[in-house]
Amino acid sequence: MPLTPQPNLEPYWMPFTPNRAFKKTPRIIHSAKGNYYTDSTGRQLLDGFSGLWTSGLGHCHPRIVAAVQEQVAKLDYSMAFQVGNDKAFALAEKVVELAPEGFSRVFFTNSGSEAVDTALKIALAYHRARGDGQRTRLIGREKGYHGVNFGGMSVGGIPPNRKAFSAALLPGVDHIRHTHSLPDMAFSKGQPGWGAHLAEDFERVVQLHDASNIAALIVEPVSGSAGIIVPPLGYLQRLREICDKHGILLIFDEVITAFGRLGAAFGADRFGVIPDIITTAKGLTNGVIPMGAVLVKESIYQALMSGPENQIELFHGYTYSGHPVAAAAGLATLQVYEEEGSFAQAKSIENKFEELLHSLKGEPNVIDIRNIGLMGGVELAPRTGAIGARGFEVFLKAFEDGVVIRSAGDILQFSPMFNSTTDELERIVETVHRALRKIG
Ligand code: PXG
Repeated sequence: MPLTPQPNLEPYWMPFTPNRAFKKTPRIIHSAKGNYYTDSTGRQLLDGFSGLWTSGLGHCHPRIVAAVQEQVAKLDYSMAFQVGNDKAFALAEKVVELAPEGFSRVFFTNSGSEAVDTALKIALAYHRARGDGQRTRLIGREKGYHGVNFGGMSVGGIPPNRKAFSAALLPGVDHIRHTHSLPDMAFSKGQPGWGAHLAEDFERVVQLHDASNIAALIVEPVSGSAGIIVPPLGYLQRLREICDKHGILLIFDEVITAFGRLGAAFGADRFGVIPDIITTAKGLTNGVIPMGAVLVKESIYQALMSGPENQIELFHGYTYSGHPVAAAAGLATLQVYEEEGSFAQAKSIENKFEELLHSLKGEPNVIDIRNIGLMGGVELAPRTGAIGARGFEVFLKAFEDGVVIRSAGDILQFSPMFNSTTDELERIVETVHRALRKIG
């Protein structure tokens, strides 16, 4: 007996999903609790992807649910411009407390994509406010994912996300090369030892355009969507040095890596490299209410606080920036991270996760395994003439067997909950062992 009657599937145009195929064999989630989903047929599924990198604390965490319920009944919404709400201020203060040293200001958005476009706009406005307005070029990296808005898509480097919109990509954008190389780093555990020299490609791009024209470089500390590409040892440090040498802002897109996924508050902390701007979303509210945040250093904020005091300093913002219900969810989430020691908890299971993930080496078609913190990727050889089919079949088989992972093309992705037990980690990996043997 289904838990709910089958909805009419047609009107909803689903994101990043082959709609026609999905609607023939839908997978509908009915409810969730802790590390498990229940689907519409009443089956329990172990969530090995923490929502979509969002929900490291587990689903429907009682503290966050209570905070949202209380807030929505007390102040559902208030005007975001010229008027503020107490929860947004409190959350900004809490984010700053957690942030690496020097980050003192927070701009709220509703998603990672909006956080990225906000960060790019802040970078341009910063240089202009300092009389350096010719610094307009934005540099991204191949295989980068920075959301789907025009700015983030333009600095992004995943070809299918750009192809159909090519004519409308931002001008003045360039990309440095990605750091992925199977022959040099396959089956690395954690950061590959090979590849720090690839940061010199940034210097090449700087020379080409001249540093005086470049506003910012944006990278994910670990590429997520492209399939868990872990930065080579020393690579991020070198990007930081090149930015410093040329007065270019370094933006870390930490939509995935912030708030515990790497066993630390931020990827910047984990790698010991401090950028100038950090974008976040997902784990900010544990996925409960959509929200993103851009963290900036004091010097960037101050550069923009230069005109007359009664004039708007940054002509940017969203109706829902600092939404009180989202902010309440964020506050509760950050409190739970602190009280439950969630980042240390995530760190404490990463070795077990690494060991189990790498046990997939030797299974049919596995050509690489990559991991850091609680991010894992298993790359499969594509089937001839059917790129992505093998990965998707493994995802489906695992789903049938009661475990949710993600496939992006032929790369299987893993993002377990911070409190996963060894049994749960074993179950996720065992299910994939079986699926790989079955699929062939
Ligand atoms: N930056 C990064 C680094 C992201 O991972 C975004 C920006 C955009 O966030 P919003 O909230 O606008 O979606 C993301 C989103 C995957 C996957 O399969 C990852 C994302 C989205 C969809 C799929 O890894 N991350």
